[in-house]
Amino acid sequence: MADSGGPRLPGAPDAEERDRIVLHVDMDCFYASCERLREPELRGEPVVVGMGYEPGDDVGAVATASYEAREYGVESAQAISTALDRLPRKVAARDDPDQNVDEAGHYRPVDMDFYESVSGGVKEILHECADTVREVSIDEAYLDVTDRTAWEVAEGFARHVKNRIEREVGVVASVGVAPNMSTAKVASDREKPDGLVVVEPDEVRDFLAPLDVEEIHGVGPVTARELREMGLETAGDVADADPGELEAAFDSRGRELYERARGEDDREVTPKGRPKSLSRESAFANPVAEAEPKREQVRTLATAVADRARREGAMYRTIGIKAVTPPFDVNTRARSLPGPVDEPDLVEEVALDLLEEFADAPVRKVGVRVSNLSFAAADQTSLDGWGDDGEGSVSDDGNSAEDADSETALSDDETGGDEAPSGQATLTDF
Ligand code: DCP
Ligand code: MG
Repeated sequence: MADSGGPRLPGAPDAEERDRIVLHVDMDCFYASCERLREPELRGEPVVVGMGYEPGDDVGAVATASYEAREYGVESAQAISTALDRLPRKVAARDDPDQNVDEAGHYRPVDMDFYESVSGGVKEILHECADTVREVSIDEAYLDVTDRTAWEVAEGFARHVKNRIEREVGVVASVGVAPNMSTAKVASDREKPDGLVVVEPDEVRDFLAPLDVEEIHGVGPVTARELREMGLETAGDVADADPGELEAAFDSRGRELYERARGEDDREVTPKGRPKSLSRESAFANPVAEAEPKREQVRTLATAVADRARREGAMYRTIGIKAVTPPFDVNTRARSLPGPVDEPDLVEEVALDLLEEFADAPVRKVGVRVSNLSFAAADQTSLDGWGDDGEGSVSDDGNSAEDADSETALSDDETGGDEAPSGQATLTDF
């Protein structure tokens, strides 16, 4: 919105503040979507993913439920036993003549390693699409894309990000676009699943006003009840309330509630997450069976990736390739070195060597990746320069700085073809 609160100092860069374009990206029923990647027959079906759940058992809690399962009243954090009361297990329903197989769901245990690998693919795209990415969780991030787009075309930009995730990783994201983080977050939630909501600066107040207080960023059921007891039902009511009264009721949080309800949030999107790998890939117009064009492409990609690594100050210990063969099989191969290096020639040499296996195979797409990264001069400042070499060139596979563990990052590559199921599902969406 144009009115972002109190008066501005003369000469203050208000345009800078107003023009920020923030994307909030949150994957739809993320764990369930990951399960659908490797079991496409689960698409369109009620799927429940249970934490502490073992197949056939009724212990544990619901981590997430697909939107189909949510229609039966299954929701995150619910006991699996409750979920089973509402939505019986498909296999059990098949064996029980009293149960309707159509009214049953698929239950799967949590597999964090797999979800992390899918998340890595999504984050890689996000880092390509924005200069500043703040990873918030396995399935959620904020992007500051102010320098990448403009309000007039922000919807198209957001759709591009959304489409890339769906096409390249095979899972669906909901995206909110707004001039600040809290409004973008509310926007991404607004039309889930498969949502895309753009709130332009002068629309923020009108967008938020009709929403239930519980939809204000940071308001949970307890605060919502207290707000309702104060006669405040909507974000608009809170926005028009006396901030002093809110502060009296909620202490310092009262002011924040007031500001969030008005869409006032001047927090900057600060980067969090560091690349786990750097990769670059390119597709052929038609599958190529001859060796030399593939080698040529891999040489170019190897140079680009090694260049990027050097600019990022990243050393790599693993060098890998990807070769997509018809119909849409994603094959990854990687080789680990005894220690981290920064040697462009070696990237090319190893990549070409790994490509040998596919010398005579028809290949649609090739890629080169370095991973198991270490940053000699790793400090916060090096994060600032991320993703500044233009659109869609080299990808940074982000992982939060706290849990950046390049060993685990690499394990996906090192399993080689094991990655294929996710890739397969991804690419069949073309
Ligand atoms: N999660 C969990 N336990 C919870 C909530 C979430 O284990 N109580 C996990 C499973 C989710 C993932 O975190 O898939 C992401 O959380 P979200 O809140 O974004 O939920 P979903 O992505 O599943 O659904 P939505 O479409 O509402 O975003
Ligand atoms: Mg989500």
